[in-house]
Amino acid sequence: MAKSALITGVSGQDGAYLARLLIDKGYRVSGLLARRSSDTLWRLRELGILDAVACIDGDLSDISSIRRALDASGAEEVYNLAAQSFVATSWQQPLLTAQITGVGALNVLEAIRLTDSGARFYQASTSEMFGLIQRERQDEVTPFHPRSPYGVAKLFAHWSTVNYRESFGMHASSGILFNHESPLRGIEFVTRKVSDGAARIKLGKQKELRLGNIDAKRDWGFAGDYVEAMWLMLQQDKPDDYVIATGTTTTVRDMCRIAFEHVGLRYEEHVVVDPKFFRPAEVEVLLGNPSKAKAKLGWQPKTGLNELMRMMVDADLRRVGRE
Ligand code: NAP
Ligand code: F7E
Repeated sequence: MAKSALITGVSGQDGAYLARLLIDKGYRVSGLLARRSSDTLWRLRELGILDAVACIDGDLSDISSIRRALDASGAEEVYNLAAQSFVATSWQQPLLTAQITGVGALNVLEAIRLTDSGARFYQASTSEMFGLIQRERQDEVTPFHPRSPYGVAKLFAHWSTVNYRESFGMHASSGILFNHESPLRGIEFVTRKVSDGAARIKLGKQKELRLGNIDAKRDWGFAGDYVEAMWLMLQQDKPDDYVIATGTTTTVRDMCRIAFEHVGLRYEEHVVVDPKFFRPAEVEVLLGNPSKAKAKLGWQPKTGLNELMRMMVDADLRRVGRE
């Protein structure tokens, strides 16, 4: 019998890559899909898997819809990827972020407990929980200090996951994933904003690219590599928490350099720093230590930042060229 999985956030970047990975492994994949007026299925379409995912109407704020999705999918593995995931927006909509990104995860945990299905649970935790970093390299025992309503909400979801594991013996694992990107990344996130901007400037559709704090440093990996770690966590005998990262950190400035050089341009001539994009509290630097994931899951990243940015710029050159 094929295994069955339910992915919340299936229309997002990670949801699409994870759905493809599970389909390739022979799973029956269902996705909880929040109703929107615009098309949110473009990523599944782009990966050619739209028809292979059973989409079930539901919202993380509505526990009855999650219960129905658990029943309808018969899921043995539940990946909770849905969230209001854009950090900058979390200052504009802190309560919504708390409801969806924080309490929404608890709704999924509680729905699994109430249905008594024994499904394994994955929570999409984040390096944003480290925020104001307490150690130069962050791992599973580094203390947290979130810097945004998003980080605070994710911390609630993270500890709820640990708590359900300890209280009810649930197979609930938390992946503390550092930034991961791809051609399917939302346009509001900085790597995609840069790959799209470099492509538009190269093709003469735009002159400048306005960014915020280009001295911020991130540990950037490829989403396609990171979804494998999610799956591996749920295949372990025991649930646990794992940092997933590359172990290398780069400034936004140097990431711009890579993207613009790929199309023969100098970022210094096009990038304009605009205070409009600065955040009320910044996470200046993140650098993960994925040693535990390597030792216990046998996971390591395959794609470096140079390759990743070239892949993203090439995809945006094709998209912008088609417009
Ligand atoms: P994403 O592209 O923003 O996807 C978020 C998904 O959540 C979308 O499918 C969205 O649906 C869905 N969603 C939002 N509100 C919902 C609601 N009320 N009910 C049901 N679904 C809802 O995010 P991502 O980059 O794939 O990240 C996946 C998860 O990992 C998120 O939880 C994110 O916070 C976390 N994370 C991401 C990173 C990263 O670097 N990418 C790192 C660490 C953790 P619509 O498309 O309809 O809006
Ligand atoms: O910002 C700086 C910005 O929005 C990265 C989410 O997936 O990863 C993501 O959160 C850095 C920040 O990602 C612009 O200030 C400069 O320092 O791409 P981002 P994020 O905030 O790190 C974590 C791990 C998650 O969990 C989140 O869900 O880049 N930056 N100029 C800018 N950022 C944006 N978006 N736009 C700019 O113009």
